[in-house]
Amino acid sequence: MTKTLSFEALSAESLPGRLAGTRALTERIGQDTAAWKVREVGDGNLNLVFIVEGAEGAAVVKQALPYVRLVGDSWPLPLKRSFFEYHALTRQKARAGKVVTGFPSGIAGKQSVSAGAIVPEIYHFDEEQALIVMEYLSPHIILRKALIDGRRLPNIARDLGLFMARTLFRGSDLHMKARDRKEDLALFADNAELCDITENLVFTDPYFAAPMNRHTSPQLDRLAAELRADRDLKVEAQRLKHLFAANAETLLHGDLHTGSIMVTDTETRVIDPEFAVYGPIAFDVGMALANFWMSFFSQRGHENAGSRDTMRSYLLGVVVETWAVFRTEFSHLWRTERTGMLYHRSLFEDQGDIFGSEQALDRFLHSIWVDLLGFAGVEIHRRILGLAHNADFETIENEDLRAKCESKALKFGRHLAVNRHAIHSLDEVNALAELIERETVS
Ligand code: SR1
Ligand code: MG
Repeated sequence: MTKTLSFEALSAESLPGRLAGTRALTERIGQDTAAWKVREVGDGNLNLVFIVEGAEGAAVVKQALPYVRLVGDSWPLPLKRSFFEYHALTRQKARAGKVVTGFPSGIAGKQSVSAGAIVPEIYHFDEEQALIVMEYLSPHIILRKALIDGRRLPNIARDLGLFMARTLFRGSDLHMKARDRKEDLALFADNAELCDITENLVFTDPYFAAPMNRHTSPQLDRLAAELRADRDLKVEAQRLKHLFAANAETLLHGDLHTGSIMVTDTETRVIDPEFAVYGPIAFDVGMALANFWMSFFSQRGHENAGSRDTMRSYLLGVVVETWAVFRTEFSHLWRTERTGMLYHRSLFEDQGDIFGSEQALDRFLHSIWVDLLGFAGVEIHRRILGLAHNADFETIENEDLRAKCESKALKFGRHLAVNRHAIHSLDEVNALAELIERETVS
């Protein structure tokens, strides 16, 4: 019997020797490890990511570290997050990859059956070494980078709207057998440390002077202090935190920002679900839309090579289309795949009461709408006032210009979080975004 090593972090140098016997890898890239070229490319906050190229192909090896890479070993983090990432990927593959029959017209009548974002293919998982060997996505790039570069991807709204509707609907009690969902809920409940990061970093730390927070200073000092003294905002952030923690509605991706999406002009892939946990449907949707709005507010800082007016309109269009596709697909799934214990057909369709199930669907979607606005608001705040910032703003070198972009986003985020119950449409939200964006900030 071969004895497995206890956990040891890989390096570009040690990887060929360590993974030479991993058939799932050698089958794809070739057995001759001398020919392997290994690069560590991880630019996220937590893990090691290697691209391994061999004579016959390439693959990605992602390995968790026993601490938060962004901070260092003073912040330990369990390796088991890799286990949750692996299990989330397998569920997302099954849920997002399955195309709805009788696809609703109106989303994109001419689309191919494979429309919708999918996850990378998994070749191998080693729990003890906390590593996942997976498909090397090429020529895909991180969506956030594409948006910073001013690239307009034609399919992301449709693909992301479909991905979210399918994974979030099919992971809930609207679709799953009650026992299966409860067992899965228990499995992912152990992803508590990653969940704790989200609970603190998104909902609490931005609203007080938490030790690891940072912001563009001194330019944003006053606004940061105002937001931290804003009672309505703090109460709303805590209501949202309560919702996130208590409403275990579906299996979330848990970190669905534009850095977790890889794109080409025609393809969209969703990666990195290590924050997967059961939570409210609106959380993933709100986080995704927040990142498009942040990209919108950051564009002014990237105008050195010319105006980004068209890019700004594109981004607001992406928000509208993503939500429209999500709603349409979610509604279609509600009508065709509502096989779980919630809103059971015996109460509605089986009695010929179509209107009852449509009424319930309207209310369900309305509550996602109200909550997604709140989650989007706090996500915007935490990326500007908290520990984990995003490149959309961080790559604006001129700090005065960066702070102007950030302060507009912060005001917009505050409006979403506090007034979410009184906001009726995305047209209204986007009009406000445009108004704030055009304001002159002293
Ligand atoms: C300490 S981890 C900080 C952030 O990085 C991840 O991508 C998540 O967004 C997390 O909140
Ligand atoms: Mg990540």
